[in-house]
Amino acid sequence: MPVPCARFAFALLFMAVTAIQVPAAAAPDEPGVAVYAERRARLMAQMPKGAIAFINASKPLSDNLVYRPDSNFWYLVGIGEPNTVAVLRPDAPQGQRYTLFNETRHWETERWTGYRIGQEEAKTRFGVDAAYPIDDLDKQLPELLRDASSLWIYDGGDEKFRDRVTAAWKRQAVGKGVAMPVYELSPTIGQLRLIKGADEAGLLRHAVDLSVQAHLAALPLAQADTGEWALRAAILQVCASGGSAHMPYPPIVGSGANSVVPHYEEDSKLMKQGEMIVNDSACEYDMYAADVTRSYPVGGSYTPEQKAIYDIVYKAQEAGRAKARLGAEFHEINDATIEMVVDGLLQLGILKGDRAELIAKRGYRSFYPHGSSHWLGLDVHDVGSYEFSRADNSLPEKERMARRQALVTLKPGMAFTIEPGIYIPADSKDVDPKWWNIGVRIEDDFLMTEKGVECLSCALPRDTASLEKLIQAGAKRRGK
Ligand SMILES: [Mn+2]
Repeated sequence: MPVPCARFAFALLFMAVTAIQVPAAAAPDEPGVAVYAERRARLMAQMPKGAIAFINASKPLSDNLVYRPDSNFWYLVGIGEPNTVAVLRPDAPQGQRYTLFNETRHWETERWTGYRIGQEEAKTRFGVDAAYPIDDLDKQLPELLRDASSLWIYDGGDEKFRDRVTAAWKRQAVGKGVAMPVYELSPTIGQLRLIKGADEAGLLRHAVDLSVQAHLAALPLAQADTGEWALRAAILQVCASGGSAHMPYPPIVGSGANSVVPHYEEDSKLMKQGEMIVNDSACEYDMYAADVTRSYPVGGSYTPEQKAIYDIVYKAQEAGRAKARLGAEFHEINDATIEMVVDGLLQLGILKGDRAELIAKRGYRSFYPHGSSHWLGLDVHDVGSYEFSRADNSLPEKERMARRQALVTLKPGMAFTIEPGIYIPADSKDVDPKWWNIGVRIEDDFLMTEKGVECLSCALPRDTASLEKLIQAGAKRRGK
């Protein structure tokens, strides 16, 4: 059972009356310019003497997509416009360290692209020391780079930008006779982003609260002969009306055979009575992503088999949560969920063989193919920390990154998911067909605080009895 808290009790009381709604929490304030200034100061404090940093916004998108600022750019700059470049020079005198290149104000363009802040507002509203039109950047590069001794770049996914700046850098280097190093800035930004400040925790909390409401709106719709899209629509409606400008990821509403596909995003099948649904859906709020999953049967009555699998996943999540303590290593959470899944599946006869060997050789992967946890923040799979000294450089890049992330010890301000799952595809060899097409994932969002771990999403019921009640109430309302 989730730890009872006032919010949870109140939610239940309220749901008894309205069946689906939890009162909306007041939206937190947006972080002020001082918050972004402080982040830039922390970044500059980590750069060596003589460094210059270029941080590029992500490219504009095609017409029919909503622009979402690049997360690293947003974290440091807090301006959500494309064609913007921030330049940081830690050693420049106070008042000359932060230069911005951005689009100019020009109505004939703005009437198509939307309003722009221009150079004046960049200075008066966003704390920029000097602002120039983006078209001036190339012209100013030689002057900007002249006295720098190392170049740091975050290209926002635009390699051409990186090439332009490094080409100018190399031209500067000619004849200098010293090493002119170029560094990637994203690992340093990633380390900063791993620890959430109070402002970020507030926004994350609000994104999670909205997501809880979205799930409560979707649950009563888990009825036979209803489309997966009905649940998707309920989720989107709650997120959008709560102020989400974008979704952190497309809602995943998979029923029956789709419940065993962890990243099923079509949401296009008609649901049949008794099928399992894995609903992995969440809202973004002011750029911060939640990530919440609940699994329940169409019609609201778990079969004994579905309940047996659910109970294992539930216990696995609890075991993972028990490991989420200050100072613990991140991978301990995943390890605990694996042990619980293996034990449970051995007991049901779905896995066969030696426990230790199944764990060591990852013999559970056909039923539990993903890890239990990832960081959460501006990105749903947020950037993590990199404890370079403990990583084995002979490993392939992907594996190395995963290990670095796993070696992190848990500190206040870290936000992450715990989401074990079991998925039994049809035709699973040597598995009784009664288990086929049962997919279960339970995913909640957690924040480490000075006092320990806090579950942000546990106001949303996780126990089978409460989930059944919410779905059955939906059936009654439809007169079934
Ligand atoms: Mn997740």
